[in-house]
Amino acid sequence: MRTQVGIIGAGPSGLMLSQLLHLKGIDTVVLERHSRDYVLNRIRAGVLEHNFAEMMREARVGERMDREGEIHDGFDITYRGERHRIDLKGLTGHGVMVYGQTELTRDLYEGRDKLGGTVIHNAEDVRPHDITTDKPYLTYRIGDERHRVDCDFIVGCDGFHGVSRKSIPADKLRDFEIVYPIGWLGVLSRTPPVSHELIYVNSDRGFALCSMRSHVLSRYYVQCTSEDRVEDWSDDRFWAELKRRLPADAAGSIVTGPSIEKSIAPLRSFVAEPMRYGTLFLAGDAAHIVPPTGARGLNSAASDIHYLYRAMLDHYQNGDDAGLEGYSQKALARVWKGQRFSWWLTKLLHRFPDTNDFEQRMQLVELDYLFSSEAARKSLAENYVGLPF
Ligand code: RFL
Ligand code: PHB
Repeated sequence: MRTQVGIIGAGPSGLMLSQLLHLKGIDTVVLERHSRDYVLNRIRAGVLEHNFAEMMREARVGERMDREGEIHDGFDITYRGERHRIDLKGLTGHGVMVYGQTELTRDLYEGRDKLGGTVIHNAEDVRPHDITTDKPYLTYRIGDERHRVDCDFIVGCDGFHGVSRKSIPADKLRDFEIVYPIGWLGVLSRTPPVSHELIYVNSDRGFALCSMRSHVLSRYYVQCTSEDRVEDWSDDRFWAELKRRLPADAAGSIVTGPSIEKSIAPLRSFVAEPMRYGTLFLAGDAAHIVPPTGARGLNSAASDIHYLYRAMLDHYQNGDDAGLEGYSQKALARVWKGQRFSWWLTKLLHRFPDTNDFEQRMQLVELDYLFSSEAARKSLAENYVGLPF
């Protein structure tokens, strides 16, 4: 098989890139390790910055998001037991779109189906070859049959555990990483959200987050230890712990119910540089990971796709390779800003096992400062709604 752009991974990054390129007549093949059902059943992000929502529309898959997604003009941060609001709209002129990654992935799949895009599922042992030449190719296996896809470029959109980053020689790649000694235990429940906006909670017992997917579907998180297992957390234990961390009004009014999904996400900050090696480009979680606190992960993936898509258009339509040459530097400049924000907000809102009393006071005084200074809130808000591409 031959294509112009071979894409590894059918997460939001891979599907979005293939959809945008297809709309401009550029051929792609997407190779995905898992089944379509598996991909569609992963519960992940919930908050999209306005740039991402705009990209969904540009990709002609934004209709349902505009109908069913909810624009939030602000959110609350709770500390010392009190709720304080960050007025995103008032501070930046923008809100954020609350629309689940699961829904967005479904919309992207439908977009790919409508245009007749090629997404190959259950592709085992996907491997990039000859990436230092201008004739790279991919191989993969389905059952016992091996296949080959020749292409002009390979894009690794295969997430943190994917194969593409590992295909770059170790001495050509520099990793930057923090592994936090905590995790997020998340529960999805068919219950009305406790509040119409998100609540980020800093409490003596650790962080918590009240989020949602719709008026009848809530997503809650509590900070747990790195050693915790999902089996350690019955629904009753989860709800009791969440209530202990919430301010009294929210704890009193929250509606609880059986969990539909329950999982633990580890917290990690990670960047691999550069994001290009020869004819292999990395995008999204394949190149960088953030802790979910600032809702940056999917949004950082979107800016990579924005730069790469435009660079590829310049290559194919105008014979101009400046965008491809500059991709890594340009993408990383924005990625690092997302890293800074996620790292800062994570430090601000969680309890870490090795924090001393001085650092604990610093956290509280930083929160006091935030809610006494419009300049400080504006800085938080402009990062949360998304810095310009
Ligand atoms: P994905 O979504 O991980 O997709 C990668 C795809 O590649 C496939 N794959 C392979 N395919 C072929 N061969 C291989 N060898 C392969 N290895 C892997 C995988 O099966 C998969 O289908 O990466 P992508 O597309 O870059 O998208 C990134 C986002 O998924 C991620 O950044 C966000 O989910 C992060 N995130 C959030 N981001 C936000 O912007 N806002 C949020 O509110 C937000 N909340 C979250 C989050 C992530 C979370 N978890 C579970 C880590 C909340 C949580 C709890
Ligand atoms: C979510 O709804 O899953 C969510 C929302 C905001 C975050 C992280 C996750 O910062």
